[in-house]
Amino acid sequence: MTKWNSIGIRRTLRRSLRGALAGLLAAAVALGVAELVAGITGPLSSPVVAVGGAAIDLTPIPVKDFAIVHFGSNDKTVLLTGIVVMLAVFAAVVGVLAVRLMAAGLAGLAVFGAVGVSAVATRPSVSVTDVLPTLAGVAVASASMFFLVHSARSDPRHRTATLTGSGADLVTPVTPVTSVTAGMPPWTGEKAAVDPKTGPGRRGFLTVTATAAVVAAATGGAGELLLRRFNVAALRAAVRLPSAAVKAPTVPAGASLKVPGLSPLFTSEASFYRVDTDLVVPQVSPEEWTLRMTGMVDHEIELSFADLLKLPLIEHDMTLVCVSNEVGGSYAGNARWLGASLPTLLRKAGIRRGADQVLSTGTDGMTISTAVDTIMDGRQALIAVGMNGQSLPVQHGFPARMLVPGLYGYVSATKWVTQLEVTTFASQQAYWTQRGYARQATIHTESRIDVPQPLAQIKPGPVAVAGVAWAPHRGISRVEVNVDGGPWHTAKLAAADGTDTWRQWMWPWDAPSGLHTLQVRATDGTGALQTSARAGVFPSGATGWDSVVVTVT
Ligand SMILES: Nc1nc2c(c(=O)[nH]1)N[C@H]1C(S)=C(S)[C@@H](COP(=O)(O)O)O[C@H]1N2
Ligand SMILES: [Mo]
Repeated sequence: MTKWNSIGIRRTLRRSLRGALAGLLAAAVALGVAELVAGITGPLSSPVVAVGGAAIDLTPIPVKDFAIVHFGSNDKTVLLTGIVVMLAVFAAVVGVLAVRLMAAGLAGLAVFGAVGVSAVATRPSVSVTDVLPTLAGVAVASASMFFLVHSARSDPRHRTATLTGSGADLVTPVTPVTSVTAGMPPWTGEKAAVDPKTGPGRRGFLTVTATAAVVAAATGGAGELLLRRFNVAALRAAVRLPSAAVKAPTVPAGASLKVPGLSPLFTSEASFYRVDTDLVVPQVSPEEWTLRMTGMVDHEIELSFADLLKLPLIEHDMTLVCVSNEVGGSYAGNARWLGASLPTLLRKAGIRRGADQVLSTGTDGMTISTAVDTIMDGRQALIAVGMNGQSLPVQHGFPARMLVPGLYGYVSATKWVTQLEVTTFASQQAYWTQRGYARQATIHTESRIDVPQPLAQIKPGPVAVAGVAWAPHRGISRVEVNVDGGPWHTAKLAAADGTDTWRQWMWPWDAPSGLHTLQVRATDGTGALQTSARAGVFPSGATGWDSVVVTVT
């Protein structure tokens, strides 16, 4: 009986392992084929991307904040990895069930397909063809599953077992007696489909799995190649931006302090933060792009990219900040933007009485609401096409994005923007407002210590404590630093490049030995002191004073 058990268990294990492998490969084939078809229908129709996108939209705010804070720009990689791991576990389980009952395997694939199709179908701007990748993937995977499971069921060692196994027919899936003695659930079903003498056996299983792996890799690889033609990098490189009709005022001498480790006045493309809900960066062709102004306007306006470039373009320096930026965080960047005047465009369309909101939409379906009053109050709100002397980088909204100085990105900075609907706050809510974030949010006055870094070990003597402070559209008038809660020392401020940008500051410290806490606070251009009250990023941005602890030895 013991021998019996061990034969049964080993056999069950082997079959389960083969089943798991069969399930994994069927899933790989599904994804490969889906990728291939998505290479024709477009990157957003890929089921993994769609499921990820749906997951982002359904993610509760605390989890989303946790992800942004703890994984930063890697949050999307973490999400995709999570989806693939979950899919793999699901596929393996389905495979294990399928060697017992083929119908279970096919049902598993159907579930997989249903999740994929519903994710794709609920994504913004979908067309009917977008479900094709998922459907094709599931169809081909069903066929693969059939072959994989079929060959996983046959086992060359069954024959040996038959010869030595006390006459018990180990070739049939498992007799109820065996399964009971082996402590395993009774096999639910079908008779052995494979004759041990003619069945594929181990070599057959290897051939079928290898074929499935090749199919998955080849279709996936071909899909990747096809998807490249959706990339707009070449179209972006071909854009010639006209020079500015209104140049930015000359940056004053002394706007940049020379302190190693201090954030530069202008943030390079490589270090400019990126925040959006997109798993794949939207690829928007400037040839197909249009901007439509609709809603409560006297006349609707539609502009092509060429039309936009013919408008007088304004250069403007401004700092963009994300509402998810923690005190001391890095989701803020400063750039020289180039774009058409948004208030001028809205005035051309004619804003009707009673309208108080501009609801802008990106090609990714993101909706962003901005108060009409704020846009029209004289600040330099733009439909921007350039950033730091180049076309907008694709991940920062190419070919065009909205920008309004002084407001957090989620209420002002619509990337890949294609529609401006003039409407009311009462009638329409934007994406983040629906998720509980403040309807309107002015960027809080913030100051950040860039150097020395937290927990730095420094030598006693002169040390440059330095960082940036921002209160976009109000400007910064003063920055102060204290050591260990002592008196506040006024820092040296770099010259201001307007009121919409951050300002560098520096305080020379004669550091004594020991463990010390440095703290910073700013005063904005209106004379208001940055609040010390600690608040989290939800629902309208973090507040509090930044501090770092350093060891001086
Ligand atoms: N289309 C679109 N625009 C968007 C977003 C988005 O998810 N989709 N995110 C907004 C948020 S929350 C911020 S903070 C800024 C970030 O802009 P950046 O990635 O260029 O730094 O873009 C805004 N514009
Ligand atoms: Mo943001």
